[in-house]
Amino acid sequence: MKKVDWYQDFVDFAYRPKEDDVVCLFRFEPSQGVSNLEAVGRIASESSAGTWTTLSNLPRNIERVKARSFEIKGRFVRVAYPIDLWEPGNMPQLLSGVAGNIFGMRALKNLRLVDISLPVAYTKNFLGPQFGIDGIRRMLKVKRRPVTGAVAKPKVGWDAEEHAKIAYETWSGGFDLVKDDENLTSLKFNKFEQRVKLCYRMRERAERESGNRKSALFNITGETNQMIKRAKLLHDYGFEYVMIDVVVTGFSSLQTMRNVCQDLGLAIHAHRAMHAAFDRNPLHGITMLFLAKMCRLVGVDQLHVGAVVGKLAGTPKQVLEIKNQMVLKTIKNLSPVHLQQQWNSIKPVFPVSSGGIHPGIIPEVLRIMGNEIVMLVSGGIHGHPDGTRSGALAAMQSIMASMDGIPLREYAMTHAELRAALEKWGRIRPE
Ligand code: CAP
Ligand code: MG
Repeated sequence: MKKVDWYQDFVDFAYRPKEDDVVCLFRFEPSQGVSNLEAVGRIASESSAGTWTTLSNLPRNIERVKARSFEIKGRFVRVAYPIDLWEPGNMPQLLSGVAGNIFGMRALKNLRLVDISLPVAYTKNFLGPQFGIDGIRRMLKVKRRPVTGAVAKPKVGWDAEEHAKIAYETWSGGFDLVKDDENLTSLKFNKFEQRVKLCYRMRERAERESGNRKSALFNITGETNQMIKRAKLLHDYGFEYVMIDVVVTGFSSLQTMRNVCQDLGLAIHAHRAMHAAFDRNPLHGITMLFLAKMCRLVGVDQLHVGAVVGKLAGTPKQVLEIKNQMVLKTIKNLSPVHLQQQWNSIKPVFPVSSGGIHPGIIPEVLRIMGNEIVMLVSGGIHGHPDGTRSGALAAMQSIMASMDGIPLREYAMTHAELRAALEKWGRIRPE
């Protein structure tokens, strides 16, 4: 039969990636009857310059824009993409290629985008985080311990006044941050502007009474122009952050908001609702690691990475990999399932652990994650038998005990709030 496709022209095992190539690591499973070679040829072709059939004419540039699958190890393939394939500073365009059509190809039973290695020639066109870990710590005046925050629970239902009272109780119990939940934006019974105004007053009070810095992560998520308006409002009230649910908004508006936040001097707290729709199946989709790297590049200051022992999926290995990728300057090419990364001047992102954390498991979260995290404890403070403020105190006590290496039971003997929390929850791992 006459050859109709040129997929295998996109496989070259002799190829060595150039310093400014973008390299992707995929896990692939060919469909029945498809060879490895045919499968990896399609991955490189469809994500760069190829199509299903040979063509009668090709551009002069074809060799300069062709991706090449250059190494197969077991189910993993590495693909090198010439830098000229990518528009500088255009994150959606990168995704349309490396995370685009290839996921739907019939010839592939499963395909997972595991990791990406971005050359400095590519990263230099993105801002990265404005504040990073050091900047956030300076802003909040929190030196060594984890930064603490809580979401008002239930997720939605409180009116703005009730919400502000919960914020006040949270801050008064010693927490640094209060956070809106992912599905709380501006609702009929709790309008954004009203919530910000009332929390502003409560924050003044909590700061005056405690002598400590207090801040808030208001969820500005929505249509981009609406987000800009909300960010300006937060700036006018003297708040330090915006919270954006970055998967649902998409990278285009995140990039816009990163620019807006530069002008307003606001930090970005990135929530990641919906990520599990494409990162949970280990055989198909996109890893959270990949998504997290894109977030660091665009420039969020804080990103949810998982809590390991909390209610949401994620193994310690996966979560620590993401955490390292957020905080380190250089990631070495250590294993067959990792790519190297040089972040250069792109600042670190503060990793956020959240989801089902309570005082009884805080020591374990800190043992695994370390102190360089933002820890959100929500149900785990508002469910305290004596209320939110006691819950926040209990969580802070648990952090102090962990940092001083004192067993919780012992610390609880002299700390009533922690004692009550342990009586209710013990060490349960929520599911
Ligand atoms: C946690 C949470 C957060 C998730 C986000 C929730 O509440 O507010 O949205 O933790 O997940 O709605 O479940 P609790 P992740 O503290 O009461 O569990 O950090 O994994 O993105
Ligand atoms: Mg939530």
